[in-house]
Amino acid sequence: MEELIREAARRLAGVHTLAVLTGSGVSRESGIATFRDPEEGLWARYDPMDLATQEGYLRNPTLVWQWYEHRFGMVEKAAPNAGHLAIARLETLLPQVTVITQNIDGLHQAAGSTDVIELHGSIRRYRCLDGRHTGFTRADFAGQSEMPPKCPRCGALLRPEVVWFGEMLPRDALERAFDLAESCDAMLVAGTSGEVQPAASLPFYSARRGALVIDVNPDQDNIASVADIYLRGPGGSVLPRLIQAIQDLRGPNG
Ligand code: BV8
Repeated sequence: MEELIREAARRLAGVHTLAVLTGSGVSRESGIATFRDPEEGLWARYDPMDLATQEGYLRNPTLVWQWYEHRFGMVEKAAPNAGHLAIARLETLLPQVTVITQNIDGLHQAAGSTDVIELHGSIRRYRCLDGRHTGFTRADFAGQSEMPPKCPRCGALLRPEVVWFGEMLPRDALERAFDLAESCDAMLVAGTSGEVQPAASLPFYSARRGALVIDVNPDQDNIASVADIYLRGPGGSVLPRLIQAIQDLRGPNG
């Protein structure tokens, strides 16, 4: 494995534009359950695919709202792990680093990454059901006793400003992500099963153009098949070793 990490570092060290695509696996070591690992306790009996949909929300607003409150609680307690911090450190080693994340937890920004594309939105933002009023924070409904809260502007139900299944991704985020997949010299993929579209197709666009694709995952995923190098292991362990190997190639003056 160390030789593979050194090989990956050698090939990344000369890269100008790096895209880093992440999924829920990179937040696993921050204590946040991944999307497809069966959760412990109460939520184990619900399928996220049923909960992360507008139909699911309309069917049972209180249940879905409580699921997001549960996940918000995990996010509030979570700190960036060594994998997030290593990804943020890449910005000091390579000229252009952009994180494209499927995660809604904001941990890349908390770790210091300065250019983060949130493909699936953020658990910290809320909007009203029909999307007319957006960008609310928890402070905007703090005074409401009834949950789920109502839009302070129009009185419709509020919902997390995340992308549910069957919903379009934010246009600007999607466009930037695909432009980057088409233009980057390399894509480092970490912590995603590669199940969810259209995010999962990004590495395939990069690979098709001959960009370097490196995949980091403790288990087999749908990305390894197009990766030039597959580094098997948890992000919190593999990513710091990869970034240290790049740093070592640069020598003490960086
Ligand atoms: C849309 C936000 C179209 C909410 C999420 C083809 C093209 C387009 C769409 C589709 C298509 N085929 C199917 C679709 C529909 C659907 C889809 O992809 N379904 C899949 C399941 C088959 N896609 C959509 O609905 C998308 N919308 O395309 O709209 C459209 C067109 C016209 C008009 C209207 C609409 C919207 C998709 C977004 C859904 N929202 N999240 C929330 O988070 O609450 S997706 C959800 O899954 C999360 O964002 C999560 O991040 C994401 C992806 O999953 P992963 O991150 O990969 O997580 P997973 O658990 O699967 O894997 C974790 C991995 O980590 C594992 O591999 C594991 O081994 C690894 N791991 C574990 N520990 C570690 C680790 N890795 C590193 N370190 C560790 N320690």
